[in-house]
Amino acid sequence: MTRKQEKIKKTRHVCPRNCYDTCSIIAHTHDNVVKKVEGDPLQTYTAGKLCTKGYSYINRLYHPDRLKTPLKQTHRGSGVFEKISWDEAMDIISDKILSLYDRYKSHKSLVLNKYSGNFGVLHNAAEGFFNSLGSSSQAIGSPCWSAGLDANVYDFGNYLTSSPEQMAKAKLIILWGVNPAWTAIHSMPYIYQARSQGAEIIVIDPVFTASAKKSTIYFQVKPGSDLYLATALAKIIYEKNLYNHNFIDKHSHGWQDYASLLANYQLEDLAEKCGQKIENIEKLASLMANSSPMTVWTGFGLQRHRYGGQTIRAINALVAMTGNIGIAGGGVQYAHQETWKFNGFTEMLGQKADIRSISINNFTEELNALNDPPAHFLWISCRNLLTQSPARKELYQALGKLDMIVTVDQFMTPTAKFSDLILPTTTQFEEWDIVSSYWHHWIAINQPAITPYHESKSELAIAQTLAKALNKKRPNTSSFPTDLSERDFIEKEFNPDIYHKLEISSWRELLEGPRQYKNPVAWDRLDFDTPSGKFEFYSTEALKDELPATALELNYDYVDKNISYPYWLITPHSQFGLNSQFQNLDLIQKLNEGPFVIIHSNIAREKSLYDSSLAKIHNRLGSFTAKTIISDDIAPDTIVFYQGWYPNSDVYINDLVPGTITDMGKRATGSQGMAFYNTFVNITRL
Ligand SMILES: Nc1nc2c(c(=O)[nH]1)N[C@H]1C(S)=C(S)[C@@H](COP(=O)(O)OP(=O)(O)OC[C@H]3O[C@@H](n4cnc5c(=O)[nH]c(N)nc54)[C@H](O)[C@@H]3O)O[C@H]1N2
Ligand SMILES: Nc1nc2c(c(=O)[nH]1)N[C@H]1C(S)=C(S)[C@@H](COP(=O)(O)OP(=O)(O)OC[C@H]3O[C@@H](n4cnc5c(=O)[nH]c(N)nc54)[C@H](O)[C@@H]3O)O[C@H]1N2
Ligand code: SF4
Ligand SMILES: [Mo]
Repeated sequence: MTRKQEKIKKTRHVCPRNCYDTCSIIAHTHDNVVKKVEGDPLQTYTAGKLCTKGYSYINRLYHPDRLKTPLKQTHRGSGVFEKISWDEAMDIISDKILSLYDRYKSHKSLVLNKYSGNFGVLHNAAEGFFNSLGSSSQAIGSPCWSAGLDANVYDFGNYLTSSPEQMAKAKLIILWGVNPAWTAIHSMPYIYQARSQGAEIIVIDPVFTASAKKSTIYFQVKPGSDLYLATALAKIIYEKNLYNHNFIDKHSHGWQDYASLLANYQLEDLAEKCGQKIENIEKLASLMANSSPMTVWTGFGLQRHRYGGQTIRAINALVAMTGNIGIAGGGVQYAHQETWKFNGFTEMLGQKADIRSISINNFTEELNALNDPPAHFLWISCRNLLTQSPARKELYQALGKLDMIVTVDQFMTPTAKFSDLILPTTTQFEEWDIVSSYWHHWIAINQPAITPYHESKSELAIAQTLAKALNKKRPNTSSFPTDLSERDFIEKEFNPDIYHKLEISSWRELLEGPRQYKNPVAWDRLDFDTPSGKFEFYSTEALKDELPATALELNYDYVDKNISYPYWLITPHSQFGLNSQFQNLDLIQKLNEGPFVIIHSNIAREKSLYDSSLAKIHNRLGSFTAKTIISDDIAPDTIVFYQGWYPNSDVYINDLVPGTITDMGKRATGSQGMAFYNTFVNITRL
């Protein structure tokens, strides 16, 4: 062993991005510099591997564009920033908070917008700081998965997943509106394993995706039409008596109500609406009814439509009626939060805070409507609002009215650039944390490998620094604990239930490797969390929320699709970005070309467009110019643009996305979801 190798320190980390895989990482550090990152082999779901983005972490950590000090913009929109000290930054912010309090006698003119830049438990310090003030306004909900969560709540009473490794045991896997070959790459080996044992792998997607290329059968659907396909499948399975009588009789509620409605639909009509041949739907129905165990992975892409929740319910019904719930290798896989049940200490859940909540998805409108007191101050954390949020131009206008915007980030994003103050924050290589996945069942610890980069501080340290600055000016303004270390916070987040499920007695044992909950099969006891204790084809809870009781109500039209804007614009997640992250790295930009629009050849013919034509894509909200790629891999009348941030261009896809709200989402997340893919455009050759 050389001297240098002797001095290499190995530390445990977790990729805290909003990604299915939540990989465990081992960093190799020498002289306070991270030299190498690799996947942790003890986390057997990812099996010691990362994705391209994960392997680019050193590039991200030491990227010259990383924010190093607090910055103050001379005036908003100028793009001219001056370096300031933390003391100065805290002074400006605390003065503003106190003067607003004096004016309104509450902190409700302060608004927090935080989402998914980092899902670590200690990152809840942002919410914790706001809660510690006793009153505030906060954006709640999620742009990500809300409609699908509620669908699972109505049907099962909760959302659970089997451990994804279980998919290897399936005889049939349906990837429905999900593209794991890009968005959950570590699930692919389990899918390949099932395929090599003879399982059919079916992909249902308007795009012939990288996952579809690995499938055995591909169904190209029209965007937003899956509800018709699921209904057609249910009708066939019911009418041909292919359903599982045992599951339906013993473990389900409302089957008769549900099944009797199927007579209202004509197969020809349903087939036409989803663009499939009846014989193909019949083959699929027969496969579903005769291949047990069957796993259906309902993706987040599937529910980014106006009736996304209802669509997921219709698919859940298929998995239930074929008796695939609660069995190894079977079931519906959507998402879970069973491993997220920490104490909420960092979030200050024990604090009885008076929170005025507004929807994260209807943010612009609800921010504008705030009154008594109106919004004056916005704190943005883990969020790149000005690339990721819909109706971006209206959002700009709303933000422009605020007195002060503070953004906590690691890079000068478009959101940071619009802020008055920017606070630099640490990455997972510079801080302690605990991170769980919404997909697999592992929990892992993150320990610091190096000291914070330049003057950056962790989310937790920022909350503590600001709480101290405020309390110094006016005692007891914030109750956020300022004397506890990051490790104290971790200690206070754990509880006996988590220890029991992880089979450990202290969180420190996670320093020896990540641990997994021992509950591989969801709903294996077939006791559901619904009011009836059964799987509910008919949900009175849905009725209470003014939704149809069953998944069978299909008289939907897409009013935005009209002669002026006849093409669907779908904007799924890109291979080499993670929402707006990584796309600013030179290393990733070499792989992530763009921006470009992929258009179906029928549109190309109609509009005289060729490969690499320059085209204007437009709708009532705005327009942008991009190069075209012509492809028959996507459904007719459809345009695909991979969402994210293209730093070297002025194309912001959410300029054109109206921000239509989904049918469901409020139950699980507090606000309805976001139908990003319910967007219609026209295209003109330039
Ligand atoms: N058109 C369209 N728009 C979409 C979508 C779509 O499909 N189509 N998808 C939507 C979905 S599913 C999601 S989840 C949202 C995601 O939108 P966001 O939640 O905004 O997610 P990100 O772009 O991943 O990250 C936001 C910021 O967090 C910063 N960040 C990273 N780590 C940290 C940290 O430790 N602390 C702090 N303070 N900041 C950090 C990153 O640098 C980045 O600027 O986008 C949505 N927007
Ligand atoms: N590489 C990478 N990984 C990521 C992310 C990323 O940005 N990049 N983002 C992370 C986040 S925040 C999320 S939410 C997940 C998202 O990951 P996924 O759950 O895979 O979701 P999407 O990429 O939004 O869409 C998946 C597929 O749905 C298809 N789709 C769109 N509309 C329809 C429809 O009407 N019917 C059907 N059947 N399919 C449809 C799209 O064409 C796409 O192929 O991935 C996470 N992982
Ligand atoms: S982005 Fe996802 S797959 Fe890549 S390293 Fe992070 S958690 Fe793993
Ligand atoms: Mo997401």
